[in-house]
Amino acid sequence: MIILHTFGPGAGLRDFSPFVVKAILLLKLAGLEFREKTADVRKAPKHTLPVIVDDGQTIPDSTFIRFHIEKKYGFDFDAGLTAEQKAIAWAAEKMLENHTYWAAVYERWAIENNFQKGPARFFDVLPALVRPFVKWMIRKSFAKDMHSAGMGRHSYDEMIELVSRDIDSIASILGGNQYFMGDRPCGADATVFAFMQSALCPLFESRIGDRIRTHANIVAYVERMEKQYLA
Ligand SMILES: N[C@@H](CCC(=O)N[C@@H](CS)C(=O)NCC(=O)O)C(=O)O
Repeated sequence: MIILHTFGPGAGLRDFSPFVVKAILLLKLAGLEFREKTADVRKAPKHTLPVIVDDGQTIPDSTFIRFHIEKKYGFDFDAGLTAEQKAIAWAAEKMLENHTYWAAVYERWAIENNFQKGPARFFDVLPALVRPFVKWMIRKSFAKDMHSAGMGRHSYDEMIELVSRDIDSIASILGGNQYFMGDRPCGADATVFAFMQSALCPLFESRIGDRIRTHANIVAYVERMEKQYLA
């Protein structure tokens, strides 16, 4: 049995992290049985989640989890796609994970109201005395990561101007398709669904979510995918 290490449910989402939701979708798309287990991110091999443990083998990182499923179980996520479609799907996935993601991190960790309703809750398990210091330290480390990634050097308006193009690109590729690249799911559906669903989470103020709501096809896609894979 595959064990998926997660942060656990939060904010009405199956997991607080879109990367964990992506891994859940990958395992479901491949039809594999798995069990979710809340884990301590500090003990993860790359200090990020998700991680899977499959028959004693530990695989960190959602994309390496995908590669593991492809290699060990012979499952081809992108079966039926042309080389060009595979390239578009891969580029869109990595745009969301390495570009859009940082603006989403800003919205959750830097906007005070969102932080208090979301990430701040992670620290409730800590003793009250150390809690403010640890919160300050982790938020500072996220600010540093956002700066290193480049996104954190922009104003919020500029971030939204940039990632609006990401969202519009996702809407254009999806078009009237049932799934991201056509009438059957592919590997990128796991990422597209996870990131769109996360930004649409009604608990948070999100201008990324507002942009997504201007595209009825993405909203309908998220609702369809939720019913099919997470209900
Ligand atoms: N490339 C990794 C990214 C995973 C990732 O960044 N996860 C975040 C949560 S959304 C995390 O674990 N962050 C912990 C930290 O930065 O301390 C993947 O695809 O799994």
